[in-house]
Amino acid sequence: MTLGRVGQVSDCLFCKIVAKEIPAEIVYETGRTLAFRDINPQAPTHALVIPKEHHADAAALAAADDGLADEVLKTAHAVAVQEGVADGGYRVVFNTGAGAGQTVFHVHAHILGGRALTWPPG
Ligand code: D5M
Repeated sequence: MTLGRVGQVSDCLFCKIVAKEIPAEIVYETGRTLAFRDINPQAPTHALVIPKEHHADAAALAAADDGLADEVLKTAHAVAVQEGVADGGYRVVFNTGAGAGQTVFHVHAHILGGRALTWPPG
């Protein structure tokens, strides 16, 4: 991987969204996090919350141990409230590793809501 701006990776799709090199429908932003609509929504509300700083997956984010994981979760809840799905129930999903379906290796929380969500997930 190639390091670009501090905390970013030049060949990472979501780093490019952070850098505004690729467009996204941004729904929420804090100093260290960004939320935007998923390009392939699986529910009426489907947003992704990412740290602006590059971490490959949830394990790497947790290991960063500097409050960033907290900020991602707080942003996830703020998005759910803003989108009007907090009261009805919503799901926060971190696919972690290719075996779990992770395809973009910049950690992201899926925020899913606005429909009945079955358990277990597929
Ligand atoms: O989820 C990766 C998610 O990223 C998947 O639901 C599609 C979404 N995606 C991919 N490219 C884009 C762009 N350009 N904008 C918005 N959303 C995007 P995973 O958990 O890694 O399978």
